[in-house]
Formats: sequence, C-alpha cells, structure tokens
Amino acid sequence: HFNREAGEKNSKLQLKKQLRKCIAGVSKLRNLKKLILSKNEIVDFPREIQRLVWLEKLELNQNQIRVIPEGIFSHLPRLKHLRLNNNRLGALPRDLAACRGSLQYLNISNNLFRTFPQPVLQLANLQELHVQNNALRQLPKELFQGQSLKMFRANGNPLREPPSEVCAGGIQQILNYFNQLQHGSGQEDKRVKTMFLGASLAGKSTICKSLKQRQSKLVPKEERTVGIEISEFRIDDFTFLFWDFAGQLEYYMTHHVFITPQALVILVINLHR
Ligand SMILES: Nc1nc2c(ncn2[C@@H]2O[C@H](COP(=O)(O)OP(=O)(O)OP(=O)(O)O)[C@@H](O)[C@H]2O)c(=O)[nH]1
Ligand SMILES: [Mg+2]
Repeated sequence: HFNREAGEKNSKLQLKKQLRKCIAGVSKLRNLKKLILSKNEIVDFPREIQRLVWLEKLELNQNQIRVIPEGIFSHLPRLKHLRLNNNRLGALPRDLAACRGSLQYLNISNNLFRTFPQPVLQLANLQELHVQNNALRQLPKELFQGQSLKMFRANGNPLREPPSEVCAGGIQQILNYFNQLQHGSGQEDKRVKTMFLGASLAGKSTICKSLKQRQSKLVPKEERTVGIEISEFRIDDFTFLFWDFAGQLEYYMTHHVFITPQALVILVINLHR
C-alpha cells in the first residue's frame, strides 16, 4: 500500500522478491527517481510506471515480462538506467526512442530477442548495452557508428553478422568488420572459389568449359583432367575461380586438401549412366 505523503519524501523504492504481480498504487509516489522491482514474478508490465515522470533508474530484471506496451517510455524523458534482463521479451516498444537524450545504460540480456530491437538505434546517448544470451543472428552496423557506445556485450547469441568471433573482440573489432565490408578492396571481395566435383568422366570439365565459353562445349574423351585445373571466369565484376578436379581415383588422395568450406561447389552427375 502506497500513500502520497510517503511518495513526496522518498525518491527511491526498492521491492525485491516481495511482491507478487501487483504494484498498484506505485504511481502515488510522484517524485520517485529510482524504482527497483527485480526478482519478482511480474508478468504484465506495470503501466502505472508511466506516471513516474521523474524516474531516472528503473530495474525490472528477473521477472516474467513478455511485452512492454507502447506509451510508457514516452512519459519518462529522464530515464538514464534501464534493466530488463532475464525476462521473456522479444521486442521493445517504439516509444523507447523518447529516452534518446537521457538513456545511458540498457540491459536486455537473457531474453528472447531474435532480431535486434530497432528503437535502441535511436538512443543517441547510450553508453552501455547488454544483449547477451538472446537469439540474435544479426547486429545493425548503425549501432556502432555513433560516438556514444563504450561498452557492448553480445556473447551467447548465434551471431553470423558480424560473426561471434568478431563480436568477442569488442566495439572496435565490430566497426572494423563493417568498414571492411563497406570499403572492401573491390576485387578481393568479389572472388568466388568454385569447385567442380563428381565421379570420373561425369562431365565436370565439359560443364566448366561450357560455362566459360557460354555455349555447350563437349570435351573429347581423351582429354582427361590431371590433378586440378584452375582457371578464371568473369561475370561483370565478379571473378569465379574455377577448380576443375580430376575424377580418376588416383587423384582422390590429395583432393580433400583443396576442398574448402567457403566455396561454391558444383556436383556433376552423369544422368545417362
Ligand atoms: N553426350 C554428352 N556427353 C558429355 C556430356 N558431358 C560430358 N560428356 C562427355 O563425357 C566425357 C567426359 O567428359 P569430361 O567433361 O571430360 O568429364 P570429367 O568428369 O571432367 O572427366 P575426368 O576429368 O577425366 O574425371 C567426354 O567424352 C565428354 O565429351 C553431356 O552433357 N552429354
Ligand atoms: Mg575433367
């Protein structure tokens, strides 16, 4: 039970592991600057919080919140510190952007985010961001292009873009990665290793040659491939590095050394057989 008098005296309210689901009346504490509601069993985001316009610090971590409705953060323009970690969130409301001038710390780790929440990109003064242990595959490069972010944690996500290995290196590594993609040394980034694999006499060299000459070009039976024949093939500014493997058994021994994961593989099969 909250009463108004109490609210005018106190600027901080901490209720950990004490309340179950309901904090009705908290908005009477008009002058509240810090509200800590960690480790409760809150399921529905307490809408009353929108009335606490002086709030600077809000902690709702370790609850069971799935959704934050629109229209809360637009009333909290002084919010500096927001902990939402260890909930069931998959998105953030658009009006979080209203905290763009104030919010410095945001923790949304240990939630269910599959895509990066776009409203975070609006937070121009964000210094510390925690997104660990979600289901993020991609991070937007805009996040790292601003000047404010000093500390970023993203471990425990199935990241591919940038790869987890890059993210582990920190903000500077991530920036370098994006910059390299953007200004990549032209040629180098547009080379595709292309491997022609298949049984002996399957028609590998025939397909390889036909692609290069842009017309069907049967390789005579006597012209068996020896080892690996490497050639180039250009389409616009892409260069395909063709690796035409010999199909004869005696060459199989060394092939695995050249078969690399980052490549386009064309498996040739003789359908006639
Ligand atoms: N009719 C027909 N013959 C083909 C075709 N593709 C390949 N051949 C013939 O099949 C034989 C083998 O073709 P290659 O392209 O040399 O096959 P490969 O797999 O490179 O052979 P190795 O390098 O020796 O393993 C040649 O006599 C080709 O002319 C096709 O699509 N149709
Ligand atoms: Mg061949």
